[in-house]
Amino acid sequence: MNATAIATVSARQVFDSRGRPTVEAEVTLAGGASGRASSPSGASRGAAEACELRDGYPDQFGGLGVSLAVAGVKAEIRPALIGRDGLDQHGLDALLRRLDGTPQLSRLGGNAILAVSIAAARAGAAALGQPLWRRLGELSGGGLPASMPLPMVNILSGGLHASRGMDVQDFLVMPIGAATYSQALEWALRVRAAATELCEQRSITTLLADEGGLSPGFEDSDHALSLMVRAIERAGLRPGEDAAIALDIAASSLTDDQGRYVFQRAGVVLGAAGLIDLLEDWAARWPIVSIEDGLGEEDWANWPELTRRLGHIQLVGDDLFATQADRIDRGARDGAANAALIKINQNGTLTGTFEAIAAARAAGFATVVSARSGETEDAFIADLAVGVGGGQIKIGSVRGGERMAKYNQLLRLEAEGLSLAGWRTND
Ligand code: 2PG
Ligand code: MG
Repeated sequence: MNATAIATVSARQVFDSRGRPTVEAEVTLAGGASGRASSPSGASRGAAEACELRDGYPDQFGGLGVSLAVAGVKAEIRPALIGRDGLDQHGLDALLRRLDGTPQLSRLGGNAILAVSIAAARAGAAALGQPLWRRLGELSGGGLPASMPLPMVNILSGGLHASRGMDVQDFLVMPIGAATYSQALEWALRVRAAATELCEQRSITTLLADEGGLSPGFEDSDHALSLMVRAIERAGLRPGEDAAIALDIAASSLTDDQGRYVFQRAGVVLGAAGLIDLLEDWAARWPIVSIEDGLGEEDWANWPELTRRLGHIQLVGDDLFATQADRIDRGARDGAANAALIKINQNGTLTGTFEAIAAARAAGFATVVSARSGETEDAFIADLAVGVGGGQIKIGSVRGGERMAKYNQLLRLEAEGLSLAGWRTND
């Protein structure tokens, strides 16, 4: 067997940051190089994203076990991959998709397929003696030089990440004035600490949300926005200049069965026009530079109007695009959004993720490489964001080993002499 041929593929059930089962896979090449990877898992999932295969046995992990996904790797993926060239990432990913045979990878599971796809990329990089980020840049064929991404860091959480304690899912800080990645990280850490102090000072009880952000349970989103500005100031930074606010409305998870947007905590129900007015008002009154999923994933009819009204700031499609090139192409045609969130497990393979990035670039959209609310210690997305020159990265808050693993990996990569991508210059 050739040294880069796949010798074996193994898989096991491990646990993510919410204590839920997920798939870890390992790919070993004949020459001894190997790679390991595990799949993340979202809570606010888009309908168009790759499926997770879960056992559904109610007596085991509430039905969330992944023993069937692991069994599929052993029984079907391993025999199909053994002997294939471990360096042929695109060929391997195409084979994985064909083997599954369903559009959303529901048969073998996107959670199983992604772990194998990423493990193979790591094994390939190891066989070539290449740093992972460099290998990913080459494989992506994206044409942008490697760079450090600007982090967008969760400070306050609501929605499905915090038992719906606040209506809006993510209030994030973007250290837009930082000169380097490490400075951006330090500023975000300061803002996160300042937000904790402000809550303590005002005796506001906070919960720690799934991504390590604080959930102070405000009914009124303006209170959360005000706290963000005060935390930025308390950190010694100028709001809107050094550090600005980004929001993830996660509007799909606010949608009722009539397509209206329910702000339960605020006690208001809005149509798309009302929600666009609200976001426009927030963007005028607060230093907001980016809004994600400002409308629902199937609200294609109203996304162009949102984009016309607020296109001077970044409008990110997450559930809207679900890291699928065809949905991003549609966004470009319709004038829906101007940036795409890139989540590896929404797509299901590395090659498909590269295709989504390429579609975003062709549309002139910015990209934000993103973690999920359920993560493992796997820091793959740090190398991905750097290697493809992703521009921005969203990992959650600066808390928890599963988040810090990525922030810390980025510090290691920064030491290779890579510089920070300019804010909104990657399109
Ligand atoms: C999002 C992500 C990460 P989840 O909506 O952008 O914050 O959440 O992984 O739950 O989809
Ligand atoms: Mg989102």
